[in-house]
Amino acid sequence: MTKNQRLIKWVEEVVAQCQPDAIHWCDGSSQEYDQLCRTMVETGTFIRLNPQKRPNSFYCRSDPADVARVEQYTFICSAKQGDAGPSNNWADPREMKEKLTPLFAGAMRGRTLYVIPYSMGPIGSPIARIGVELSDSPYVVVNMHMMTRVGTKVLEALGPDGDFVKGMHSVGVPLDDSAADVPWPCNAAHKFICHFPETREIWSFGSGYGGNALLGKKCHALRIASVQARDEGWLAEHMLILKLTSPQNAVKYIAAAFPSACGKTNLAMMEPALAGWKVETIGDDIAWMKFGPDGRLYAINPEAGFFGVAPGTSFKSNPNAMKTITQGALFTNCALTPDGDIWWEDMSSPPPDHLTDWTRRPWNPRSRRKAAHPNARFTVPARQCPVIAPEWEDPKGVPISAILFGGRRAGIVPLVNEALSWRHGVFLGSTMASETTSAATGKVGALRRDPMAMLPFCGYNMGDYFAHWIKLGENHPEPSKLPRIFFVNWFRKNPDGRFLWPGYGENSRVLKWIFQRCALPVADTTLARQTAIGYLPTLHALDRTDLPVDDQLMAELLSIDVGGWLAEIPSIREHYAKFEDRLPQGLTKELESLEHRLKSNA
Ligand code: O2Y
Ligand code: MN
Repeated sequence: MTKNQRLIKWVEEVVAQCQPDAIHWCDGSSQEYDQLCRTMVETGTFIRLNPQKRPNSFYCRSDPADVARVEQYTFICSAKQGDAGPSNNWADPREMKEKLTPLFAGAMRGRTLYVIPYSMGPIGSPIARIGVELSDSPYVVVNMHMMTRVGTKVLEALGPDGDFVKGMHSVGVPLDDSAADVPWPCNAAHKFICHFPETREIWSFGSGYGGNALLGKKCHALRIASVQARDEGWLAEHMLILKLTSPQNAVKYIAAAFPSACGKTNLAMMEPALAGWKVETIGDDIAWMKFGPDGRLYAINPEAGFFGVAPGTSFKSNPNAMKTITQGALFTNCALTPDGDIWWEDMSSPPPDHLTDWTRRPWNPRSRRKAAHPNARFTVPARQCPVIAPEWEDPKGVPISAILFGGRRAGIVPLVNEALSWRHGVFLGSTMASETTSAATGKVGALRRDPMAMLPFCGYNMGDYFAHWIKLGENHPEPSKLPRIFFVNWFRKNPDGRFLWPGYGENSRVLKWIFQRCALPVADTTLARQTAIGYLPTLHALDRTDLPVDDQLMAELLSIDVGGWLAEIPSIREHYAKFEDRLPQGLTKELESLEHRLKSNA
């Protein structure tokens, strides 16, 4: 299927090492997809959902020991430890390969090795990149079919000399003659998700789940691509991209970074509460952004599908996601209804009387456990989304007017705030934090810093990453063409613990303000006032038509808690100290200036 000698030789080497029984070069066709799904139904990995309820859809349960990304087993194997930085697990590349080579030896015996050529981004786009994943998991192939562009057309674009990211993946369970296969093979005792940034390689062993195994997503499109982006002067970011259209039909594109599970998919597919405004989706998780010849920052969504968190998704929280998954979708670790459909927590109320839960046990509303795993997922092609923007696959990307950072903060951080400058915006992104919501991740309410939502996904030292961001702005010949940077917080609470802001479609009111600000010079005071922390909306600047938010509440949402901000400075200093001499001076200066501004305002 290819004349690319580098690819052919590498496949031969991996075949010799992993010893699969068969090799299948994926062509990306619908026949291939259907055949793999049929086979997985026969082997018990998939259940076909009731075609009357959920046509062309499948249900899958993983091993309970393989349910999420495993950050503790995820490594950046750069030649120098300092290049991985304090936020990554590091291993010496030679030592890691010596450790993994015996694990991969014979690991695919009894299985088929699938060669999955994929494109991150529309094939042929100057921003897109090619990868090839070699995997022994048909579940991975089916997911990659939806999440990326796969097959013959990718090999054609690769050509005989094209370069690609090499991803080797095994579930780590060879099938010897005696042993029968299981529906979800994985190797719970040996999981390694390893990235070799200098050689643009990924070696993933032991897990078949999500970001550990669908190598195009977090491993390639974020960890490896962030390194390529640093080297080549662009940005690979953990951001949704949305298209916002005003009642006058003016369009602006917005990219936004929030930590995992902070509602990115919901915002990307939002139904605005404000009459006449329209939100359409370009992407819900990853943005690759490059400056165009006109000096503007152009973004593509490198993915072709959504791998969305199922629990909490409902017609209230995200009607467009619910419409996207009415057919042609795959559901992993959800619960199964007696009539062959799926269910998860908060999908509907009251819950069904009887279910089979994700652990295959009978469940009813009195059961004291969740019916779906909290990280249960739907996989679905993006083209099925009713609000996908027609230009979502435009090879040149869409010009970004605004970049949003955000977190889940009960106090201090106002509803929306515009950065004073590009460098101040980088400061805001670099100090991003969320309060933990679950006892499993630490103390409830504890502050977890997640700069630019990239903490688990930056493939190099985050100090250098901040410097890269600053440099892109400072080197720009026409700073007025840079996207404007904002910080949003939908999650501010009153002292009784109640959310102050209604959220969901009402967030369109904040988007409208951002849209209007982008059309005005930064220092304009029509809609904003300059404060110690940035440009905040004036009391009446946010459109509150038909919204029961009075002036007092609005003022609270936009208030600046000077004491709270000052108390936060030592925690930012502590956060920055981790990056030692790799922290750009510009950020230290921004922190000092913030402290100075707060003290002179107090
Ligand atoms: O647990 C996993 O493997 C999925 S993680 C994920 C999936 C889709 C989008 N974002 C994320 C994330 O962790 O940010
Ligand atoms: Mn994500």
